[in-house]
This record gives sequence, C-alpha cells and structure tokens, in this order.
Amino acid sequence: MRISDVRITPVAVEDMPLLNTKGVHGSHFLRSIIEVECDDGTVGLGETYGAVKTLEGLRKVAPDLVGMDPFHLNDLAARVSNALPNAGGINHKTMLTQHQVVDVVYSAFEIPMLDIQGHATGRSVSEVLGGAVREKVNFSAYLFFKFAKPDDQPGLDFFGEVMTTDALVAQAEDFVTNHGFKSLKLKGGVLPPDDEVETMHALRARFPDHPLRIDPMGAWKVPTAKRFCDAVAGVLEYLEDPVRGMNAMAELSAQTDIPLSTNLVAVEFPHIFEGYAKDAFQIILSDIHYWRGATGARLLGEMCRAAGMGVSMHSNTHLGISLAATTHVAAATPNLTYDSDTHYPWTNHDVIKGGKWKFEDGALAVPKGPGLGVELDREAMAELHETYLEQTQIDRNDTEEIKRYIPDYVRQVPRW
Ligand code: GKR
Ligand code: MG
Repeated sequence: MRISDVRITPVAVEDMPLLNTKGVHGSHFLRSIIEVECDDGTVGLGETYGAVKTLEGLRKVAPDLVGMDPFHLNDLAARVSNALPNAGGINHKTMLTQHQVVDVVYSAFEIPMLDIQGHATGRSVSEVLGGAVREKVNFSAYLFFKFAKPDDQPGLDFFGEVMTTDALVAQAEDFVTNHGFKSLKLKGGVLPPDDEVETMHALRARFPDHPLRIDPMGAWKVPTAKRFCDAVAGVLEYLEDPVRGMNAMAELSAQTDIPLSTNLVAVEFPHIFEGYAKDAFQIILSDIHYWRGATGARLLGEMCRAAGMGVSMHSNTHLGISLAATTHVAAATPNLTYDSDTHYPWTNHDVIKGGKWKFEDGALAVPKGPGLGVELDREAMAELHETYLEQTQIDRNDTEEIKRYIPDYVRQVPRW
C-alpha cells in the first residue's frame, strides 16, 4: 500500500467576534482539509490550520509523500524535515506563541496516515494508538466575551454582545443546557482583572459543581495575577497562562497553590524540561495540531505522567475532522486528567457527512471507526473553499481585526 495522491483544500468558515487578550476573531476562520489517497483507493482525512505559512508548508511537503508507506511514520517525519529545512515558526507575528512549521506539518499529515492505517486494518484510530481507555471523552464549555456581529459580516451570531458578567453567565447557561458541559472555561484577559474575578465568582455561584478555568493568555503582570489568585481562592480548577513567559509563570507558581496550566510556554518537547525544572506549570495542554500529531500527543501524556503533571487539551477554531481526531487521541491518552477544550459549538458549519457532532452530557462517544470514523462531505468542503477564494483574509490577525471596533486599540500583553 503506497500513497498516490495528496490533496489540500483551504476553507474559510464564518466566525463570530470572540475576544481575547490580543484582539478579536475576524469574519472567518481558516482551515486546511487534507486528503491522502493510496494506490488501493483508501483515503485518509486530516484537518489543520489554514493560514499562509501552514498552507505553504503543507503544499511543499505534499508531493514528497507520494510513494510513501502510510504505516511508516518515521519516514513521514524524515520526509517532512527534508522538505522543510530551517522552516522556522508558523504563526503570524501577532500570536503569543510560536509553533514550528515542521511540527505542524508533521502533525497535519500524521492524522490521515492513522486514518488510512485504521481503514486498512478495520480498526479505529484510538485502537491504532493503543486502545481507548474511555468510551466517552468529556469536553469543557469554552466561554468568550464577545462583540455583537457587525451587519456587514456574514453568517449567524450567537448571543449578540457579551461584555458583562450577567451576559457571560447567560452564555454559560446556554452551553450547559444545550450541550451538557460539566466544566467551564472562560477566555479571560479581556475585561479588567477585577471584573473577571467577579465573573468567576458569579459562575461559581450559578454552577457550584462545575470545575472552572480561566485563560487570560499572558494578560497580567505577576503581582496582578497573584492578586487574582488570592481573590479566587477555592474557585478554580486551574489557571491557564495568567502571565507571559516561562520565568513569569515560575515566579507566580511559587506564590500560589492554584495549579497553572499552559499552551503558550510549553509547545515543544524541550519546553517540558525547562518548565519542570522551574516548576513553572503543573498542567500542559496537549493538541494534535502541533504536539507532533496523535503519537506526539500521547507521548506528551506519558511524559507528563512521569513528571507528575496533569494533561488537558487545547483548542482553536476547528471543524469535525479535527474533533474526531482529538476525540480518538483523548480516548487513547490514559492520563488525560481534565475535560478537553473545544471551539466546536461556536460554528454551525462542517465538512463531514451526517451533520455536526452533538455533545451529550458534555461528552462525545469515541467513534467506532474504521479509522477516524468520519466521511468527507465534498459538497460542503467545496462551498467553504469557494468562501475561502471569495473572502480576502488569508491569515489570522486578531489585533488588526479589533481596530474595526476600537480604532485606537493598542495591543499590550501583559496589559494589567
Ligand atoms: O480562539 O481566541 C481564541 C483563543 O484564544 C485561541 O486562539 C487560543 O489558542 O483557545 C486558545 C487557548 O487556549 O489559548
Ligand atoms: Mg490557552
């Protein structure tokens, strides 16, 4: 069995003005849909980021995969690094962390290889990865402060403007009622820290049994973060990237008992050792899109177990192929100690057959397979590809976007 063709289709999906510490989401989010076809007709699916540097990397590597054995992941790693020497980082300069092009491209192609392996053996991806240790994967509600969608932006808006504690709690009510989520994460670093203290207390009062997290993405200086920790003592399950950089995380960690988690300062394997040595965080967010695919994410889980750290799962805006892959990997990661993040409820589009995935009690049943257990809806993909070609945004730049709403916005991380 050999790879005979690799197809990469960029798509643009209507988004909503969700706020974070560096700005706001634009009118669309971008994804790349990957199809890897074998000489026997088997097709493996994948999904990853759709911004410029990712697309360039995927397109550079794609022709070099023809002729490859889809079971040979070491060969995949070699082909990716040979095709992308000194490729550097993938992210736009407004992002708060940098992922390596080779890690993102390897990850993007590994998932379709595992999908193919599953189809060839009649097994699901979680079985290929060592077997599911849970039948259902729990996800966390991902709550955002947001602007109302401007009239000139296409697509649905959920909740209109959400810029107060009351509106945010109402958003949480909706997520809990409609999806059954049993833990809640707030994208913080948007309102002044005292307002976000109030929001976390209001969430705690309304949902006394739901574990709560907040992720200000480096918005606070260490003394501010320490004051925040004191003000929410006993309220948080964990605090994600409150301050910016490894040393600031270590400084705060020494001053609080609240577990700190990260998807900003540990995004490559060597970072784990530095973070461990400095006790800069106690939980790492895994992600199949940059922790070197599904096998890398599992390995991260094992390393965290050995280091006595917890594992959670990071998310960016995504569609159903990524959700399927994440669910399989979460099922096959024994020490995934927290509910996984997902942006999925924020979109009403998908590229998979059978409609969107539905959460039950905040969880998804692990698809039985074979492979990822999802089929590509080519018509839906073609429509979203048309949207990609029609709209002008080819990169993500939340800081530029927010100037549409606040013309004199000045990006400042940390701000408080
Ligand atoms: O979608 O605005 C967003 C998030 O802030 C996302 O970009 C982050 O990568 O969700 C992510 C996180 O946990 O940091
Ligand atoms: Mg985060």
